[in-house]
Amino acid sequence: MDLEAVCKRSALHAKPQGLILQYGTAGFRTNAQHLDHIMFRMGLLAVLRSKQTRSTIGVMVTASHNPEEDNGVKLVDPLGEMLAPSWEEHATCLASAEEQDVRQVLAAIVEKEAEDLTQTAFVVIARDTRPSSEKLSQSVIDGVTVLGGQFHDYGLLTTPQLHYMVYCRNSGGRYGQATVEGYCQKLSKAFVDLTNQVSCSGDVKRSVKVDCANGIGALKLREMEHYFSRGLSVLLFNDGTQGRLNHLCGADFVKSQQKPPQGIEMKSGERCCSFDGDADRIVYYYCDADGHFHLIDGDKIATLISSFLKELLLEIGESVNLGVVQTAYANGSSTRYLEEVMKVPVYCTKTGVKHLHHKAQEFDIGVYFEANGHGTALFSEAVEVKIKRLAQELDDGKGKAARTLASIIDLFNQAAGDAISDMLVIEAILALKGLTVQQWDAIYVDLPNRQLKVKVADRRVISTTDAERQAVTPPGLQEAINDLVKKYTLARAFVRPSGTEDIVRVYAEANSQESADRLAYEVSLLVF
Ligand code: NG1
Ligand code: ZN
Repeated sequence: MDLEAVCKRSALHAKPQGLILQYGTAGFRTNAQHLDHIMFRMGLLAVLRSKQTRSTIGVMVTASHNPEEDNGVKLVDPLGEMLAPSWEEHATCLASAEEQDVRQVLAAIVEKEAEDLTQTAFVVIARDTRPSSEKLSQSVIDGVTVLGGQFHDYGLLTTPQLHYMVYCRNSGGRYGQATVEGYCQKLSKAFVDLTNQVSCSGDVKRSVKVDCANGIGALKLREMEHYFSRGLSVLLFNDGTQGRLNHLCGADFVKSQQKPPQGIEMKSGERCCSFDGDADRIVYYYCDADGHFHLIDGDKIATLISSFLKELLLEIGESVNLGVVQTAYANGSSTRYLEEVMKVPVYCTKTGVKHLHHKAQEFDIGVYFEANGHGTALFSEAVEVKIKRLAQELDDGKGKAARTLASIIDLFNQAAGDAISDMLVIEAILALKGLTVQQWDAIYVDLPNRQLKVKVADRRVISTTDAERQAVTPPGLQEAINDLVKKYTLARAFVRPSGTEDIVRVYAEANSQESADRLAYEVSLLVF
């Protein structure tokens, strides 16, 4: 490792003195102007991680649903997963080092991780459509090459597409071909196989309206739609030709504001969905005949998917361990429905998809979704092999169910939550089951809820346990929350420090919107 050359090049990507950024729940994120040094250094770190794991590592330049002037970066581990926690610490140390300390921090990482520097390194890079992304991804490449790493720049990809590429490259082709065409073909073939089962009934062609948040999702859906257009037509809105990224549109806006995005025309009963800026989240919605807006969030998506999978497993006659993973933000009605009506085990993890993903890996089939629409389903290798074998061997009703399940397995992006893949899964399930969006929505009724952000002097004074549902510090806070909750019916409330913003989040739900609003407000006064 030529540290001299690294330091010289690092000076061209100098860190603003005193700027300290943390590798948070979704990597580094802030105003794009402050990120050049971070990008260069994450290029360096990706090379070290690649040498250590002897695998391809991914670097994604995006700030997801943040405003257009922000940007961010995160590393993707060998199986397409989020970076391991010990390396998040290395990332924070390296990003925070003043210019003269970079050499020392790199050497410390090499020593701590017992790196064999003679190993080759390979890094794949992609970016979203932000104006700042192209230049910032060049800085990543600069970091990769100065440490002698090889790289492939995919250019514009959705975040989950990059996760998919990393997974493909490290699974020796077992998972799929690591190209955009490979991705499109794998998903489309599975989707067309599924929808071919229904289209023979002479139905009019299905269509869905998609709000692309003025982001990368529009480009990638356009690139892909001709592969599956026989089964589904997608009508794109907020495709980036006019509006600003994530501005008054996109999954995060729709979920948090509980209203339709700007720039989409909705007729009563029409199925609509919104992606976020890097197309790893999706929520559905529709307007009823009275013009009322109905949101179908990640919890209802998880319920639709897990009930469909459970039905298929019953038909096939296989007893398989299926579990659903949620966070504390999951609507209480969804948890109750899954546990009591569907008899599916439900687990709660801390916020952040890496926690849900790891928990879901413990099951033969693990379905995980955050309420905000980020999620997917994971299938153990044993289950996948077995189902695909049964799909070939059996030719009765069981065989048909096995073939449906085999296609569904291929349709999921098992590396990461993926708005395009999830949309195709949902569209296929609705078509196969003949469900309208209203029927899907009616599976259960969401408990009214309210989320608030509270600005405090130091959000770290709040620490939590029990998957963030109970506050441990400051002393007395949890007891005070419990006392408030007791005053309401079907109520629940919790507080936690955000991992992505300098705020504390308050969540409350209760049997009426007024009660949920009041409870959230009362809890926020305890935090303030
Ligand atoms: P924080 O800021 O830690 O609440 C938010 C979302 C997470 C996750 C991350 C990463 C909520 C309540 N929180 O985390 O679910 O998506 O951003 O993007 O939606
Ligand atoms: Zn995102």
